[in-house]
Amino acid sequence: MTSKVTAAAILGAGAYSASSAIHAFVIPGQAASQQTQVQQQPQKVRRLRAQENPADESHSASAALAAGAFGVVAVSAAAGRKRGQRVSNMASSATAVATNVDTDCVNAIRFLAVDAINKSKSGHPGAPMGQAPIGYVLFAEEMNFNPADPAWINRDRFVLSSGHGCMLQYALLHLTGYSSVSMDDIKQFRQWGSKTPGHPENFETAGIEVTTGPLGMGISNAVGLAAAEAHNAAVYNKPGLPLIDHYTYCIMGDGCMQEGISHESCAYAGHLGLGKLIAFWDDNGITIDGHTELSFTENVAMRFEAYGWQVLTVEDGNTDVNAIRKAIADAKACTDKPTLIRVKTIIGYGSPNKADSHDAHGAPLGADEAKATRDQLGWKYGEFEVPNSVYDVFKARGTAGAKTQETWNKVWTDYQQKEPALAKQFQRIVVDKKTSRRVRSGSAESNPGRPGQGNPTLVSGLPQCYCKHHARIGWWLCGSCPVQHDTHEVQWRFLEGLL
Ligand SMILES: Cc1ncc(C[n+]2csc(CCOP(=O)(O)OP(=O)(O)O)c2C)c(N)n1
Ligand SMILES: [Mg+2]
Repeated sequence: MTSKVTAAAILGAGAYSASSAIHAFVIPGQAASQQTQVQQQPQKVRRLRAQENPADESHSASAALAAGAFGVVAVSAAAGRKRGQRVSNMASSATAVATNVDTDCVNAIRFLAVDAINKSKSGHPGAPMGQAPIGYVLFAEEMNFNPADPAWINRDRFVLSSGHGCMLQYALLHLTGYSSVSMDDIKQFRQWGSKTPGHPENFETAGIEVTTGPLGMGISNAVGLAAAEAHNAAVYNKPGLPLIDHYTYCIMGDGCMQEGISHESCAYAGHLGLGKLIAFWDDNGITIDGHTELSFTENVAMRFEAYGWQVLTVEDGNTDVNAIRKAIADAKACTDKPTLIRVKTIIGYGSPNKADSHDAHGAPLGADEAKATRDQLGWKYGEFEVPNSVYDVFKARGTAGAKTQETWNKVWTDYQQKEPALAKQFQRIVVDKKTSRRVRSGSAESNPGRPGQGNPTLVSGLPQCYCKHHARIGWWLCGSCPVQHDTHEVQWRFLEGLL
C-alpha cells in the first residue's frame, strides 16, 4: 500500500490524500526552525545603495548601518568590492574554529581545484574554494560510500547541482580513493577525452551520480533520487532488514536557486516530505555576472519553508566546519521534511584579490594569485601536492564505507533467505535495473494506468513523458509541452532508481 501511494504521488497519478510512509503534511510557516535565519528583504538596502554615489568609495553611516543590519549589502572599498560581513572572517588561516586536520583537508580540496583549473587554463575555481568545507564534512565524515564499489546500492548519494564547480567533486573522489580520478586525471581536467570533464558526467567518471551543469537540474535529480530511496525503502524494507536506508545530499548554488525547475522540484520534495534529502545552498552572493542583489533578492529561506522544508543556516561556511556538522545532525533529526542548509560562503575564499567577486566564478586564478592564495591560507604545499595526513583522513572514510557495505551484504544475504520473492524483484529492478515487464504493460501496482493515460512507458529502456500529449515523445522533448510538466527531472531519476 505504501509503495503504491508513494509511486502514485510521484508519478502524478493523483493519490495525494492517501497516507504514505514518506508523506508529511506541513503547514507553511508553522514549523520554522529556531535556527532559521530569515533572509531579509533587501529593498530598503537597494534604495540606500541607489542613493550612494558609486564613485564615492566611502560609505554613508546609514548604508554602513544597513550593511550590518541586513548582512547582504555589497560594500565599495578602495581595494575592490567587498562585503563587510562576509569577508570579516577571512583571516590568514582557513578555519578559525577548526582543527589543523580540518584546515589541511579543506585546503587540499581548494588547491587541487586552483591548480587543476590553472593548468587547464579554464574552469570555475570560486565555487569549490567556497564549498570545500561542505565537501570535506560530507566525504570525510558523513557519507557512506565504498570507493571500491561505486555502484553499491545503499550508498549515500551526492549531487553537485552547481556542476560548474566540479573540481570540488573530482578532488573529493580522488582524495577518498576512487580509482576513477587519479592525480593524473586531475591534471587532465577539462582535456578532451579525460575522466574529468568541465562539468561532471555520470557515464564518464565512476562516483559521479548525476551529470550536472544545467543549473537547477541537479537538485531536481536529487529530489528524484531521494524519492526513489523513500519508495524503495517503503517497498522492500522489512523489520530488522533495512535494505534501503541512505541519504541524498546536494549542493546548489545561487544559479540553481534561480532556475524555475528547482522551484518546482523542491516544492514537490516538500510535498512528499523527503526527510532524507539534505541540500546545501552555497549562499555566496555571487553569480556569473556579479553580486546577487543585481537580480536575485527574493527570500529563499521563506520560500523553502513554504514548500515544507526545514531551513537551517550556517553563518560562516568558510571556516566553521563544526557548524556544518551540527546542521547536518539537525537535518538528519528532522525525518519528515527535506532540509535546506543555507551556508554563507565567500566565492574564491582565500584569494586576496578575487574572493567575493565574479572574477573567481569562471576563470583561473592565475599563477600569481594562486601563490598569493597559498600565502593567505598558509598552504605550504606545491602544485598538486597533497600531504599524506590529508589522504589518511579521506581514505579512512572510504575504508569505513567498505566495512559498512560488508555489514549491508550480510543483511542482503539474510534478506534473500527470509524474503526470497521480494529479494528476486529487488535484484532485478533495483540492482540490475532491468526493464520491468510490469512497467511495460502498465499494470504494476506502482504504475497504475496505461501508456498515454497518465503513466510512464518504456521504449528502448528510456522512460517517456507520461502525459497524453507526449506519451510517444522522448522525455527530453518535454520542455515544449503545453501541459503541466513540472517534475520531469524528478521522474527521470525516480524511474532510474525504480527500474
Ligand atoms: C540553466 C543554466 N543557465 C545558465 C547557465 C550558465 N551558468 C553557469 S554558472 C552560472 C552562474 C551560477 O551562479 P552560482 O550558482 O551562484 O555559482 P557561483 O558563481 O557562486 O559559482 C551560469 C549562469 C547554466 N549552467 N545553466
Ligand atoms: Mg553563487
